Formats: sequence, structure tokens, C-alpha cells
Amino acid sequence: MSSLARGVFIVIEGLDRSGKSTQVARLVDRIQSATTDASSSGSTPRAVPLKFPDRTTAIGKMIDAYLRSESDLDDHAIHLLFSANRWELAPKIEALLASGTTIVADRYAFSGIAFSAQKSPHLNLTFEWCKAPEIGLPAPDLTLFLDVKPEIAMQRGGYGEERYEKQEVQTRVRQVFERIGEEIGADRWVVIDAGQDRDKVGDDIWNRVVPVLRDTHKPVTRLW
Ligand code: T5A
Ligand code: NA
Repeated sequence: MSSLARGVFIVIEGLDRSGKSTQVARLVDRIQSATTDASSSGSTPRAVPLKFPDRTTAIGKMIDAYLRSESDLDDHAIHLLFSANRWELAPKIEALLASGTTIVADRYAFSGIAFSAQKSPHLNLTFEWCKAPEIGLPAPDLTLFLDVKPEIAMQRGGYGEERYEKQEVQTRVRQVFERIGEEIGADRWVVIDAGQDRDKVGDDIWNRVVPVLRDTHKPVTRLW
């Protein structure tokens, strides 16, 4: 094994308030301590969090205004902005993975498809149309889908502040996520019961992540 092992690309997906941000932070810490123990260079980060949408870029600021209902955009246009927000970060993803840093992303292309396609058939945002701009992005090695009933998520802090935080929307989003999971396949898409307490969810995630962290010698693939 002469070449540097690449980082692993992990995505945490789920409905609004399913606990993604909580679990992304915990997983990054857990990977960090596991790899610091195992290597001598404790100062180099071995895992970093990313969040989609990244609201800090010029595109991200437009998305942020849309989500807070401060602006209105055509449904196709906002879909393409979410996708562009991923493409503008794709070179950073590639570079981090190549340098041996593991990425834990809070949402990714799958949210992009699910939240837009739930607007169809009312609008012509078909599943295939929504998927098209995501084709060619770096593919996650593992996606953990935090599954929680919309009625449980609704009872959690801060719910209802943003555009898509309505029970009927979340129910349709969950159906599109199910279809995506079937397409991705069980080796790369794992459903986690996110209705459990935080520690139990964290342990279930960790058990699925450990084998993937060891599997760093195959090249990064592309969606789809
Ligand atoms: N979107 C996103 C698109 O339409 N297209 C796209 O391409 C993308 C990427 C914003 C919106 O954008 C849409 C989807 C979204 O509607 P966001 O910024 O990720 O996306 O916003 P949210 O999904 O709403 O993220 P949140 O931070 O609000 O929710 P999280 O991260 O899922 O949940 P978290 O960890 O913050 O926890 C929420 C609350 O629940 C508690 C926490 O303490 C917190 O109060 N909690 C638990 N309570 C009980 N049991 C547990 N196990 C708990 N875990 C956490
Ligand atoms: Na939200």
C-alpha cells in the first residue's frame, strides 16, 4: 500500500428536523478520535463536515433568501441553483478526498431531487428532470437516511420556520427518498431509525460507517 488512502465520502440525508446536523457533528468527532488514536499526526483533520445548501456562497445566498420566503423563484430555477451549489463545491470535495480527508455531508443531491420532484405532477418537475443536473457529481460511498415520521419531526425544535416544513410536503418528500434509495441500492444507501434517542441513532450510524472507513482503495465514483 504505497499510495495515500483517499478519504471516504459519507452523506447524511433525511427529512427536515430528522437530526442530520446533530449526527453529522457527532460522526465527524467520532471519526476524528478514531483516526487520531490510530495515527501519529493528530493535528491533521481526518474528517470534515460539509452542509448543503452551503448558504455562504453567492448562489447559496439566493437559496437562503428563497428558503426563508424572502424571495420567490421559478421552481425550475431554484432546482438548478441547488444543483449549481453542489457543483461549485465539487472540486473541494474531490480535493479533500484525494488528500485523505473523510467528508460527512449534511444533505446532498438526493435532497435536491426529493424536494423538487415532490412538486410533480402538479408541475413538470419529473423525477428524471430533477435528477439530470446531478449526473456526474462525486458519488457518496455511503448515504445514511435518517428516517423519522413527519409527525414526530414536527414536534422538534424550530419546525415550521422554512418553506418546505409542512407535513404534507414532508410526506411526499419521504416517498421520493424511498425511490432514490431503491435506485442507489442497499450497499450504498442505509436507512437509520431516527425516531430513537440521539445516542442510539449515533451508534447505529457508527456501526454502518466503520466498515466503509476501511474501504478506501477504490476510486471515487460518479452519480449516477
Ligand atoms: N433542500 C436542500 C432542497 O430543496 N434542495 C436541495 O438540494 C437541498 C440540499 C434546508 C431546506 O432546503 C431543502 C431541504 C430543506 O427543506 P437544511 O438547511 O438542511 O435544508 O435545513 P433542515 O433540514 O431543516 O435542517 P435542520 O438543521 O433544521 O434539521 P436537522 O439537521 O435534520 O436536525 P437537527 O440535528 O438540527 O435537529 C433538529 C431538532 O431536533 C433535535 C435537535 O436537538 C433539534 O432541536 N433532535 C432530536 N430530538 C429527539 N431525538 C433525537 N434523536 C434528536 N436529534 C435531534
Ligand atoms: Na428546515
